Amino acid sequence: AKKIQEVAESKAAVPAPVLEQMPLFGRDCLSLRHSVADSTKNGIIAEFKRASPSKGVINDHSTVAQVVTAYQQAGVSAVSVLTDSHFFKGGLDDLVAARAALNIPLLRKDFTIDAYQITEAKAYGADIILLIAAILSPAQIRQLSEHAHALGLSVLLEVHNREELERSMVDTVDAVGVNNRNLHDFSVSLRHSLELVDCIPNRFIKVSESGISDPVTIRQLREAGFNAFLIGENFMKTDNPALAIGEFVK
Ligand code: IGP
Repeated sequence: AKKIQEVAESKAAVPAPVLEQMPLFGRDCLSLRHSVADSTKNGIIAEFKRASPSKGVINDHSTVAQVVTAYQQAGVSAVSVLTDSHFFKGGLDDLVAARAALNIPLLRKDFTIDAYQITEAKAYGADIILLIAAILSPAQIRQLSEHAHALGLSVLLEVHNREELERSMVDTVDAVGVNNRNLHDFSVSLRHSLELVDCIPNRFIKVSESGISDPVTIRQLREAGFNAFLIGENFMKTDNPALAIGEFVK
């Protein structure tokens, strides 16, 4: 009986971190808008992604610090880090490791459904959060984006089709991303980006997401009106993502 008491007390002695008191919470966020407008950068938002529901394990040998350092050296505009553990084998420790290695904007890539996750993103070093239209009501998108802005974070709103775009676009987001991957059947088509780009007002940063695997596609998307390009798997699936991005931007 005494032992179990001791064990219980040892748990109670470790309080949950108060997000607002964590060291990174007080930092000034880097602006996605400024970084995308910086013509010395290439518009790529490069993602650190160990695994995905569609591909299983993509890369379990590369470290966050190595990969994101190479991304930054290759001139990317921002870095994305998956923090979902169940489907993507990521975590908040990956976000912190990326933050320590970077001086460009950092996206916490997760399924945000609650304001707490946004406060958490700030406390663990993110500059940008993701809101996915498919899982949020317009009212939630407005509330969550206002909360993010109050903390200085930029907001990327992700849509997949015209209906989501028309229903979800609010002026409290900074960027609109068109996900080329269908989250129901995981099929990928650039057509989604090309068909929706003209429906996104120019005051938003326009991001094409997923399934981008060559520089020619980036040129095509840029000509269509996109400012930024979210790419993960193409780099992560190689033996050496650091080399892969170097080759890609060469
Ligand atoms: C990157 P890809 O095909 O280059 O690895 O895609 C990114 O677009 C993708 O990881 C993504 C994603 C998401 C992951 C886009 N939207 C939402 C999880 C949740």
